Amino acid sequence: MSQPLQNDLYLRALNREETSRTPVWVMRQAGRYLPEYLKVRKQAGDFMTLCSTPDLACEVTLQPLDRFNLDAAILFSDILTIPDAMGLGLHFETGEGPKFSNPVRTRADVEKLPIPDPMDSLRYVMDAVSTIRRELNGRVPLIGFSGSPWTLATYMIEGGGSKDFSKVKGMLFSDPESLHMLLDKTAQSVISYLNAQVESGAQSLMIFDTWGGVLSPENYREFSLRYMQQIVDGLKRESDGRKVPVVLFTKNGGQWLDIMADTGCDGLGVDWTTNLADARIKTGDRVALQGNLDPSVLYGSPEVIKHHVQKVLDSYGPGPGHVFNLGHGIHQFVNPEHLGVMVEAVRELSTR
Ligand code: 1CP
Repeated sequence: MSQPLQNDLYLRALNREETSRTPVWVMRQAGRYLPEYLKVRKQAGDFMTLCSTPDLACEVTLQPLDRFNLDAAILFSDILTIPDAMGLGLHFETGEGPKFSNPVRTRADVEKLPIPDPMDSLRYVMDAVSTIRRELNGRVPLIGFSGSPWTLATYMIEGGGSKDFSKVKGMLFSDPESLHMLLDKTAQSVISYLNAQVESGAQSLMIFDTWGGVLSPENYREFSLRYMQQIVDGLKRESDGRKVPVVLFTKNGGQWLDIMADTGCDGLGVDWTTNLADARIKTGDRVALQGNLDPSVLYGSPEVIKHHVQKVLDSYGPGPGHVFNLGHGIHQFVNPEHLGVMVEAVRELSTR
């Protein structure tokens, strides 16, 4: 039997229900800006060992909650677990980002990719989810997540991070059928992965489309949004008698918030390049909005941080449906105390 939630502000805000204040959590809230994270990471030896050891993944998930008054926990893992389970050989080179030993380059590479069974090759993620859910003991809801098919495909084809996306865009314009086959297989993998996370205890889901914003409007619809739609349609939307809200986040996707809302998701992540008042108009208040403080504001003084928190709250304005967050992940070199200032400012300034 799972514990009843002591703090369900996050789930209520995503359902656009009235809340006593605006809930807050932060993308990458567990990570390198926290000295206690760096310690556990060192103990684990490498990042994938940290992700695949449920007790350690649980420990780092809870670290930011022990320090700050956050209203949600996010599973400590990575979006690249799915391509790794498809056989691409994920590794992290020191000082560099993720790399794949076996990137996808040809039609034959796409055809041989398996759709991973989440209870088999991704079992370690499900074990982390159930461990975290047990240790949270009802404190706050647990967010599960995955990358969008387009964003995962960029890493799978480029073989790691990229600046110009030449290989994935090369495939888009020279062999779109193979890219569609890859995106469809990835979408099917994401659906079973996220549904397994819900069965293991995730209470809300977020899909990170970090690289959708590098596409033209036409290509965004065809190569990114279409596959996020497939995912929204395939997800379990209820668990334990409660709705499991789904949030889509396309970085730099402000111009597409209306068509993203059309997917039937519950919330949209918004980065700082879009004003929340404009985002509400564009989506017709059909979905909740999550965001959107510029992460660099945390380099400012406590006064500057409070001022910008107020501006974000004011830009959303009155009415339910706002989850406070940064517009993208917290930077590595931010002073953790500044995040504390931000969280306390949101609690204080949004109390109704
Ligand atoms: O300790 C380290 O050196 C690893 C740094 C790190 C961390 C802390 C990576 C490698 N991944 C993570 C955790 C992570 N990644 C979480 C944990 C939960 C949280 O606290 O938020 C989440 C949700 C992600 C998701 C993720 N990974 C995204 C989507 C969100 C985003 O930030 O845009 C992406 C694009 C990745 C890929 C990835 N993994 C790691 C790095 C450094 C990158 C970016 C690579 C690049 O494109 O440059």
